Amino acid sequence: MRMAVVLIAVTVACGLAVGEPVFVADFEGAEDGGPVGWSFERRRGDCSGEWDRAEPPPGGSSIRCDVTENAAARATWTCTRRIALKPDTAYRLSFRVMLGDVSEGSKGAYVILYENGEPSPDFWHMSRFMRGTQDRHEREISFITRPDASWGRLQCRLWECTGHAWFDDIAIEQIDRDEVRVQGAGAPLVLPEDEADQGRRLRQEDMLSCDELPAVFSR
Ligand SMILES: [Ca+2]
Repeated sequence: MRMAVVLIAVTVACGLAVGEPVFVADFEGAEDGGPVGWSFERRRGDCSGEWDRAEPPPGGSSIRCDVTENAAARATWTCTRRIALKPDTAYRLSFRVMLGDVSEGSKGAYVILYENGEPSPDFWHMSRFMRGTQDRHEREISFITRPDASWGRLQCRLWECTGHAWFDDIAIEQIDRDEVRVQGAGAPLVLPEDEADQGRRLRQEDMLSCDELPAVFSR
């Protein structure tokens, strides 16, 4: 009996081990005419979102944000499920993205995760704003959760620019703390005026932690 308990404990521990995804989304399954567990929202202006069953070919599916004219629009795909997170724990969020004529707006295409669903800089982790045209490629961010974190809300966005952005193969996995990489730490950054915390100056590591960015996005 004791051995059985030990084996169960080891099995549970292995199930949550470093490198084991705690969340995946491949957008291949249907639910009510859309991708399972995701919903689209026009946060502002004229924009649209599609469950694109032709990208990537052959036979794959992804989600797409479209903004054709209104550069103030905010196209938003939201994961409807709460993603369980552990406090004070290191994670990697990876995803594949394709960009089509994303303009030099005030924002761009990006992925953002809110710890405990709180829309504030102290709780979010986001990729850089992605712009331009680029074929499907992989990006990632890594971060350590807050001491009070228990879940995350995930969104894929095309905000305040025109163009098209496809998102696919999203995964969140626990990693070792020494794998968390920060890029360009130290430079102060001013948020756009209408962001949640107006005028607040952030240090760059609070907001920009995407690794291996193409040169076109590194300015
Ligand atoms: Ca897919």
